[in-house]
Amino acid sequence: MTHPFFEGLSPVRYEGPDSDNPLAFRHYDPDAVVMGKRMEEHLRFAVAYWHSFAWEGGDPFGGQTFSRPWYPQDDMAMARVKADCAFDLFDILGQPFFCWHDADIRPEGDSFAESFDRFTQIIDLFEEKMASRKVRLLWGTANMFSHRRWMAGASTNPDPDVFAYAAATVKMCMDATHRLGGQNYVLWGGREGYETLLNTDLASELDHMGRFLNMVVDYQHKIGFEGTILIEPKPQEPSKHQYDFDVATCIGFLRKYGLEGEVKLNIEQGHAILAGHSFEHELALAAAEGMLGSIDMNRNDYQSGWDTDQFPNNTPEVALAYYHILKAGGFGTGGTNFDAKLRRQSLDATDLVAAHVGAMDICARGLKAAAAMLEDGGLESALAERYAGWQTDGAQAMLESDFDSIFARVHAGEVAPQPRSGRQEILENYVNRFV
Ligand code: 3MF
Ligand code: MG
Repeated sequence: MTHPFFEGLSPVRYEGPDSDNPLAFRHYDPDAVVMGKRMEEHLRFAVAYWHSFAWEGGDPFGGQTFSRPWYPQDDMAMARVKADCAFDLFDILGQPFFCWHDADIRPEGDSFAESFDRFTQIIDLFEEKMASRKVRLLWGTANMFSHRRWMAGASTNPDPDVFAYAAATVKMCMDATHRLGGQNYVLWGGREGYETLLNTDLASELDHMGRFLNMVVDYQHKIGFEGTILIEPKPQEPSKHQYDFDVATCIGFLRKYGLEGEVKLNIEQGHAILAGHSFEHELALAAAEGMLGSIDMNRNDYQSGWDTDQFPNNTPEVALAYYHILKAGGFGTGGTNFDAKLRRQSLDATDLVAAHVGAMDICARGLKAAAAMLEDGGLESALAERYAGWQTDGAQAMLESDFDSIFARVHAGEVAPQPRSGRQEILENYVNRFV
């Protein structure tokens, strides 16, 4: 251990389902083979630097509740302590990846150049720490939503100087991600949207966002970054109307600006809920378009209507998510990032460890259930049966025909629709056997 913060806590081990040790894995066994692949390689867990190390426990009604040895965070020496503690947590959890925003890891400087210098010092430190460990970078990203300069957007800002600042910031973060061997680079447009149309030129803002993302892809090719560029849908919060509303909106946006095939999606459970969808809906839709990249695994409160970013603890939900991920062939460069934070009363270092242990275990249970369902094949055979009519030559020929010929067949009485049960309860009962 580099720092006393996590003193007394040792690396978390798999002890099996009967263990009563609160800080042991009961389902997550990194080496256990599921559908021909180690669990660790399926799930590809990542710890999010922001929620676990930069967030201080505030909510809209009150500020900091946590007390951490790296506070106050506006100091470079503290940024180093924060990195020491973060890597101590990684050593305890043994998860293969982590993620950061620039703003999580370094204090803001008085100028871009100073922020850049501070950021680079921490990236140097990360590189040094990663050299002796197995932990890798799942993705890097730029925080272009917290500082007041971003209040009217980054690439969609009415001020071209902010667009420039955003471009310089993303270049810096892409360079660092590339240098650390990052598997992906993420853009989440928290302020890429608007509060009121009274002051917003929506069409030109969308064009600027499309141009910006094309610049990201051009730069990716220029530096030879082999990871995946991901955008992250969210309907609102902080903006009233966010341009990356949901998976369907993002797909349309990527197509309009010629970025399909270049950019995929980082899909978050909580954002799906805010958009009025289920997580599996968003995953299945992205998979259908070949745009499923990575996930932010958390859970949102179903009543509050905010992005509460809680650690996952619902096996059936998680199982259906992994079902669609496995069905799509699993993660490529993506993974399971815990974009999740403690509750603000969970003050202790142990809480931080326990939250991740529980979340990793729930995901492991979900993965095992998903794999068992896929291997059993019950849902797939029910689907095949339900759509079997489309396998006939007649049905395929109809798709190649036109309205007049279809009309003639229907009019001649050759077609006789027969309503059949959708069997939803039977299928739900089937799923419940596995979760
Ligand atoms: C906000 C989010 C973000 C993104 C992050 C990376 C702070 O609701 O989910 O987390 O995940 O900015 O894109
Ligand atoms: Mg997220």
